[in-house]
Amino acid sequence: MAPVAEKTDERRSATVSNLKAKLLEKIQAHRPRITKLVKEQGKIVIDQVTIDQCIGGARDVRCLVTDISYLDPQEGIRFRGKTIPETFAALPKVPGSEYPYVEAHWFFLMTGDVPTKEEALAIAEDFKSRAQVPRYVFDVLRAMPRDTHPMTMFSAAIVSMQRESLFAKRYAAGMKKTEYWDPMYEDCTNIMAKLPEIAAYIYRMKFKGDTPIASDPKLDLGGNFAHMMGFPKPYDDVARMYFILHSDHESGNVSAHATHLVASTLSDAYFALSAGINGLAGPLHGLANQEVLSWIQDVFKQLGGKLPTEEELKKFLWDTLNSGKVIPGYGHAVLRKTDPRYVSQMEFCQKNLPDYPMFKLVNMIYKLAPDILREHGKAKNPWPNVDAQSGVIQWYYGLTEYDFYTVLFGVGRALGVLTNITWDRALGYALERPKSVTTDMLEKWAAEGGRKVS
Ligand code: NMX
Ligand code: MLT
Repeated sequence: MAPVAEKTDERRSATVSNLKAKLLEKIQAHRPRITKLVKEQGKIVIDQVTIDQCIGGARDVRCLVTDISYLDPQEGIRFRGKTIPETFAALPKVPGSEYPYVEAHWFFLMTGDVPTKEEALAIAEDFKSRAQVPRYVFDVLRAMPRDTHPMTMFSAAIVSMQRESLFAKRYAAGMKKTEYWDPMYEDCTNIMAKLPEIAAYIYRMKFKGDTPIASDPKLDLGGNFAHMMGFPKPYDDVARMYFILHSDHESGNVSAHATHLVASTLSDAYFALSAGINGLAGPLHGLANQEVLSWIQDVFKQLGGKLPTEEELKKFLWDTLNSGKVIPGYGHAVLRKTDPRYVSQMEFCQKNLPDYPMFKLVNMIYKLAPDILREHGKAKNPWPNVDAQSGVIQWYYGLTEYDFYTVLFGVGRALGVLTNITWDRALGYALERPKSVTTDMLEKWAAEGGRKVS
């Protein structure tokens, strides 16, 4: 695990404030665009809403704005305009590692600029100076029954720190709307810096006989996380890859949307992120990666630990569907092709664990499941999403307690959603409050051939 270079305090604060200065510059350049859109072009129509969208989870309704990432249904995610391979190639790498500093990705998501190595190191130092988790958080975690789900613990730990919110204090004291982004940025950075230790503590307390490992301040975020989890190299790179891949998926997904929604009330980042994490804990969202692993284990169990034949696997897939369950890790609300996050992890597996039976099984599923889902005829997207591949890598490197997988997703997702809410406050995005209608109204408008919009 690579050490983060030493820096003097003076140098560090100069470079860290460089991120905030850059952010302010970007915010000031962006604000007039939003003002113009609302004031001069606000009534221009960009979408329409149909009854099935109204009942069907607002699917595809264009009514959210974010510049942190964009999800094209065919191509998949771009972070700040860059594809996943472009992002990995552009960001500065940790010495001796194949993946970039997670801290560099934070800078990139926040500003849209690729940081220099110096800037990435400064963020790593800044995170370390904010990383100490208040003692009471561990007390909260320890007070919970040990069989509590790790996501419940993770969410509770985050919201328990709400008393630390600088945004809440500054808001209570009175501050200008144009200043909101500053304490929001501070809260978000303070939270992000602490999440790896909180997650690792939950893991070691719950699954490793209550043996937490102290943080190592010489290490970068990914390296330190691997160290606190108790996993040797190359798990540090697995952590970096995993956190960056899961960071953002535009803003309509449930974790991002829930975080944004709660923050739109001017709730602080602690309340908002905890809400987003609660959304991530659903089996149709982040919990799917845990479901994939338990489902794969069932395949092995039913077949006495050996790889299935294609016929056996087809039967298992059909049995899953016929029992009324979904095939976990397949399908997507927006994507209509194989998720590039799946591809990125598949390439990692091909390089690092090509002969691992579980990886072979995942590849067999990839070969068979899309056709079966097409034949089943329900899922709009028969291709795998990020969750279909991620648990296998964790399992290979020794993290077999799959109840914990969604916490890993949560640490990664925090990078994106916290960046989003910083920008929400910077651009003065409004309280989110869509209008609801009744079933009677829908039936009336349906009979009339549509609602008359004046
Ligand atoms: N297996 C079986 N049926 C499926 C699947 C699947 N993998 N995906 C969608 N369907 C069904 C879905 O349940 C729905 O059935 P019904 O009409 O009976 O309600 C029908 O196909 C139409 O659903 P879609 O419009 O294709 O999907 P939607 O946008 O509603 O939901 C997911 C998207 C991701 C929730 C859905 O594909 C799913 O349940 N996938 C399995 C769970 C999963 O992998 N979730 C992780 C998503 C990614 N993440 O990390 O958050
Ligand atoms: C995500 O990463 O949030 C998932 O793929 C779900 C989504 O985008 O809706």
